[in-house]
Amino acid sequence: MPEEALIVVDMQRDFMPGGALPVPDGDKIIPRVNEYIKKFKEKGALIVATRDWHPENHISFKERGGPWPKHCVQNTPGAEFVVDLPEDAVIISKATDPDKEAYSGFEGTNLAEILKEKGVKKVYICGVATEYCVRATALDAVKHGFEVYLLKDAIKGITLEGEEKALREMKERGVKILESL
Ligand code: VGL
Ligand code: ZN
Repeated sequence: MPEEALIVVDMQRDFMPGGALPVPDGDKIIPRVNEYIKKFKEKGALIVATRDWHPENHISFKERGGPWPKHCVQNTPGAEFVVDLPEDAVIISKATDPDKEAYSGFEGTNLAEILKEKGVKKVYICGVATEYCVRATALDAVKHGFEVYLLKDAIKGITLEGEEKALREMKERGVKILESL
């Protein structure tokens, strides 16, 4: 039973430069994320990848009065992963309900059950965007009772201020920030 899981958050084409909702320099962390996937896989950890997986008419889109341009629409190139995932990675699709936003990989998914079923105690988190889906996923992981580590050299925020605020909040709520691993 793996004691540890690596959760790769939303490393998808639309969140990279040139995509529909780019995280500045989001592509710069791709090599680091790939290294972590390989490293965790080698030590027998469970690899989880969350993806934003919106229907065409999602509530978070500007057309429906939401804050975001249309992004990560199910089965479109923009929703594809940009990192190398092993065949046995657990893929968690979130924010699939047209009328509900979900930044956290735990929200409206069976991620907590999967991790518990597999005996996971510690989760390591990387990906984008720090102040949205990474933050929400990390805080929910704490709430579900996991020991939570953030891989700081493999995350990227939309803004510097947003990222700093999110890091402070995560720290306050018990997330351990690792500069590197
Ligand atoms: C995200 C904004 C909208 C994220 C997803 O993955 O952080 N941000 N949808
Ligand atoms: Zn989204």
